[in-house]
Amino acid sequence: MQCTLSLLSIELSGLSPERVARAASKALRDSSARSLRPPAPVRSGPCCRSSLSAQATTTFLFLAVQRKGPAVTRSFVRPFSSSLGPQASRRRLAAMAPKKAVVEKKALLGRPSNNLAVGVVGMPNVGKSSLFNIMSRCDLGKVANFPYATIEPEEARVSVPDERFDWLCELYKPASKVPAFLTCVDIAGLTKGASTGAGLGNNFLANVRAVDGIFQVVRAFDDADVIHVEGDVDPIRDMEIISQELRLKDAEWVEKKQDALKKSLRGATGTANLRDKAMKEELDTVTKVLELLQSGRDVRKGTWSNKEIDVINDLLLLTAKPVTYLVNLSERDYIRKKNKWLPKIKAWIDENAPGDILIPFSVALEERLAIEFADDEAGLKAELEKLGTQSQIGKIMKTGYQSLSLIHYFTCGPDEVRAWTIRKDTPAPKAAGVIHTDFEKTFVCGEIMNYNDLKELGSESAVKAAGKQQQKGKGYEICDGDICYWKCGA
Ligand SMILES: Nc1nc2c(ncn2[C@@H]2O[C@H](COP(=O)(O)OP(=O)(O)OP(=O)(O)O)[C@@H](O)[C@H]2O)c(=O)[nH]1
Ligand SMILES: [Mg+2]
Repeated sequence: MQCTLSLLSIELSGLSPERVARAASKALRDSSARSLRPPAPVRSGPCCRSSLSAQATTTFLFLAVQRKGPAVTRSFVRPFSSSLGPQASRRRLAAMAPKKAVVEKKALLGRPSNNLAVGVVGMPNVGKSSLFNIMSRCDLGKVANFPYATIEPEEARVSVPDERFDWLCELYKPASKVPAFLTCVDIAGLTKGASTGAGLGNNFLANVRAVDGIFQVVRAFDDADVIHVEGDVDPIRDMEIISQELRLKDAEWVEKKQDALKKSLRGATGTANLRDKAMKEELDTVTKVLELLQSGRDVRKGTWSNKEIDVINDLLLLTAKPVTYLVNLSERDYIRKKNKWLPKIKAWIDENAPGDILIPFSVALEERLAIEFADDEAGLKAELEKLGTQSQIGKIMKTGYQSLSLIHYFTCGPDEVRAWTIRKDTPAPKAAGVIHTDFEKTFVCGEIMNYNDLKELGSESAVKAAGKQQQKGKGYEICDGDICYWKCGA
């Protein structure tokens, strides 16, 4: 049997493999009609270029086997360089299309964990332990009217209020209810010179380093009976002291790191290997961080690339942690929403820590409400109405949780309604892994509905009937308030 091998070169862009195949088959038929004259290249050149750009132009080589005979009994056409099917070819063509500008997702400052903690930080004797006890509804925090009553840190898990969780509990009436939690740590007071060891100095700073976010309690209440270590009440001075001490400690830490990197680079071979290159990049970032700190700015207020954020996250810097300013007012000032320091504090934050959140509250009021209305929801409501005010504890906990970029999804059923804490941008398998690590390893997909859809439609079956419970794969990033059912393999 005589065979003719024809090498057809088709320069094309954007043609589907099926069209290419049709064109090649036609060329083979034409060539057999011309009795073994080698076929002209089928549609070559710009005529075949579709509207796609020249960049996307490629050359496909086709090997056509043509049997000589009355008819072409068989021809097969396939891309020369690949044995993959049309789907792979389509993917390749898509990859050759002009690239869209890829927006890099901003990395988050801080530890990449779901188990994050907020530390209660501030000058001594400003009400930190009192706030800690109110939030955690326990008396672990050592409250006393003298500075440095707290030495060792105390830790408690406080529940984060969420009206969505309450609504879901109403709907499912579960046997067990588990809300979202935030870990809070009561930390010793900080004084001027702490970065060089004054007061509880380094001890205190090590405790701050161990948490992920900061509740900074600022004293703005007057009470001659409560000693202030600096002699008088001046929240601006106190805020300056705290931020300066944290910055000084960071600068000291970063300088050490810079020296170590310089030393290692001096000992480097001189040949630009990958390790040296990475070290050089790290040194550049560390130097940039040091310059920022020396200019009086906090690390969290800098502009960083994702690579720089990776380096910064390894340094566990104090000023990289998110801060929520909690201004402790007297009960009277809080209720009348007036205090001479408040506008100055706001202006200081706008200038020195723009974007950080300020929450005025009153330890004295919160303490009284917690004691007088411990098990009396209705009484508490009536008292707050009478005073024309509200408690800030829920808002404080919610803000601390959000400052750490924490969100939660729900699992719901008659046995349990539960909120599972994850970090923003967590992909579905990792989110499932919060329940059990096996769920991440054997993840198949998630059946996911949106809380708002459930609330609007009233029941799971209605959400399903409306096609609003959707199956999401590994690439899906969980949104705050999603209601998830995981499907995992064996
Ligand atoms: N009048 C008044 N006293 C307060 C207020 N908040 C706290 N105190 C009192 O201040 C004293 C110190 O409170 P703590 O909660 O122990 O303060 P701290 O910041 O934890 O103190 P250290 O652990 O020593 O740094 C206690 O006697 C509190 O009762 C307030 O809003 N008004
Ligand atoms: Mg204390």
